[in-house]
Amino acid sequence: MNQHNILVIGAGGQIGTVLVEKLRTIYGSSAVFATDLKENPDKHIQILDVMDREGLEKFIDKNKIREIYHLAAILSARGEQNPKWAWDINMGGLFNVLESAVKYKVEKVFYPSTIAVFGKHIPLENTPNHVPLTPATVYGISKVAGELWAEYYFNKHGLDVRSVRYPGVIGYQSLAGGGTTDYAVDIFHAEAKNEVFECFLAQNTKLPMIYMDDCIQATIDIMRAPTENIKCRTSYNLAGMSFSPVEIASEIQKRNPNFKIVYQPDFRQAIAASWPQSIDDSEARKDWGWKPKYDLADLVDIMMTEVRKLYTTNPNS
Ligand code: AKB
Repeated sequence: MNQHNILVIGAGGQIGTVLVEKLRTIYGSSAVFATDLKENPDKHIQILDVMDREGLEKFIDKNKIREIYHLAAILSARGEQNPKWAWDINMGGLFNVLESAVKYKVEKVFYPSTIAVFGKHIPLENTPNHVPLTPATVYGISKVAGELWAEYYFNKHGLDVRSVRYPGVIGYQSLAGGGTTDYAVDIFHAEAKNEVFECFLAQNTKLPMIYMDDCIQATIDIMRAPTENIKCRTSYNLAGMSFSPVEIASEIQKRNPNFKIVYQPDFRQAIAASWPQSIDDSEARKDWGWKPKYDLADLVDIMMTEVRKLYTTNPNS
C-alpha cells in the first residue's frame, strides 16, 4: 500500500474535479481517493459524506490516508438561502475532518477559505492578509471560524493544516455552483450557446478572480511547501486578477462582437458589494513562492476556446 495516500472530500465539485486529476498525475491514481456525496465510477469517485464521522474515520483508517483536501462546503449564495444548514455543514464537516485527522495521525490537511471572509471597515482595494474579518454571509462567517479552528488545531494538536483564501475560480472543466462569482463561469457557456447573458451582478462590480490552473497550482504549492515556510496558520490571501462583469464582457466582445450581456442584479449583488475588489497576496508570494500565471486576456482566450468545444462535441450539454 502506498504510504502517501491522499483523500479529496468534495471531489465532484468545481475545484475537486480538476484537483483530483492533477493530484493523480503527480502521486499516481491509486494514491488519490476521490470522494463525494454521489459516486461517479467514470471518475473513480466513491461515496463519502463528511458529516458521517464514523464513515470518515473508517475510510481514513482503511485506506491509510496521510493527506486530506477538504473541499466540501456550501458557498455564499446558496448558504444565504438556508443559513443554519450551511453553518451545520461547513462547521460540522470541518470538525469531523480535523478530529479524524488528529485521531488517525493524518500528516497534512488542506482547508480552503475564501475572499468571503472579508467585510466592513477594511480597504477594499489591495486588501491585506491581516485585517478585521467581519463577513456578511453565513459562508463567510463559517470560513472565518474555520480559519481560526485550523490555527487552533495546529497550535494545540500539531495538525499541519494549510489554507488559502480562494477568489472566484473560473475553469471550463466543471460548472460553478452556489457562489456569487459563478457568473464569470456561466458567461462563457452563454457565449458558446449564442445566448444573451443575463448577469446577476451589476456591471461595475469588480471582484478578485483566478483561472483554474492557477488555483490548482496554488493548492498544490502550499501543500508541498516546507512546513517552516507556512508562517500563516489561519489562511493566506491569494490573488489572480480582478475584473467587473462589463470588463469580462468587453474582452469576450473583442473576440465575438455579437456577444450580448444584460444586467439583472439580484440578492447576490449585496454579497459581492461586501467583498474586496482586489487582494494583496504578498505574504503567499514571500512565504511559499506564489505567483499567478494567467491574466484576464489569457483566461478569456482559454475559456472561449474550451467551452465552445464542450458544445460542439456535445450539442445537448
Ligand atoms: C463564492 O462566490 O461563494 C465562492 C467564493 C468566492 O468563495 N466562489
